[in-house]
Amino acid sequence: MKSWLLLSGKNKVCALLELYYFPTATCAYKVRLTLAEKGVDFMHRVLDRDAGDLVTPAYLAMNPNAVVPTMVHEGQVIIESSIIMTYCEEAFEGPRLLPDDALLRARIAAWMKKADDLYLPATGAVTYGVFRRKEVLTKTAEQLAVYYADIPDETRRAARRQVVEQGIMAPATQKGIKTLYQMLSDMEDALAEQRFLSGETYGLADAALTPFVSRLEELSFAFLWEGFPHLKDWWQAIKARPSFGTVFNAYPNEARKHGLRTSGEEVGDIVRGIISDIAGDNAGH
Ligand SMILES: N[C@@H](CCC(=O)N[C@@H](CS)C(=O)NCC(=O)O)C(=O)O
Repeated sequence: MKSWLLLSGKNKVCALLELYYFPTATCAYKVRLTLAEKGVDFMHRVLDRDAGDLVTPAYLAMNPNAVVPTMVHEGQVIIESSIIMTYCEEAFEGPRLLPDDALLRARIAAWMKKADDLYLPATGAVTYGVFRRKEVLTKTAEQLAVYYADIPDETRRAARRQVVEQGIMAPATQKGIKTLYQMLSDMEDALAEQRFLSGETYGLADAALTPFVSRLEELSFAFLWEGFPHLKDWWQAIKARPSFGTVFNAYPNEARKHGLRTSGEEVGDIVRGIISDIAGDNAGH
């Protein structure tokens, strides 16, 4: 990629903001939403995951986990989406996305931690277990071996193999659906008390959670929040913000959209079955 030239040698390129991502990456959506909300322009370093752009020596030197996003600001590399989001808030002008109130900040940090620890792996398992596996399974045995070998973390590699091989029946996929349903339920509780997840105004917690709800909608799983009125209002408000269109309509891909929707529809009844136990416990909503 041409952009590697900018990183080589000791002369850092100043006043330059670059974001490395692939267009459908959930964790990159979080950062892109943050930048859009703050009105910060950046250079889009769009990677082709399937062509191996995440495992080149140059990319691994920046992000040894072989994942996106990676930000480079004035030659300094920053990884981990939540850390990047907080950095953007602190480093750039624009609307404030973190309040002054210490308790509210702690609540926002808690949402962001859950996004990293729980919702991202859950969304990955569900996306792969329902949709992406179909693409992965078109690979030859040799290509598949390389594909798995390229996932550096052993736990992540094993989880990926399970959801690709077993689809919606994989324990990890089903656990992912339950985790995301619990996320929706927790969001409903929070949004019954305040307009946004970040308080009375939009902030980092809202940007952090938006991509997970969006993915569920893309998979035609919006029925999961049928009983959550506050979440429904929040979701309408989020989709009406200019940042949403800027980020989610940047790379139109009708084939993928169709694939996500129809793959989700195929397993809709199974998904309803998976959440029926916990949905009963949340019947108060
Ligand atoms: N904790 C990391 C997770 C990054 C991550 O898992 N990124 C995914 C996309 S959302 C990725 O690049 N996956 C590589 C792949 O699918 O091969 C972060 O928040 O930045």
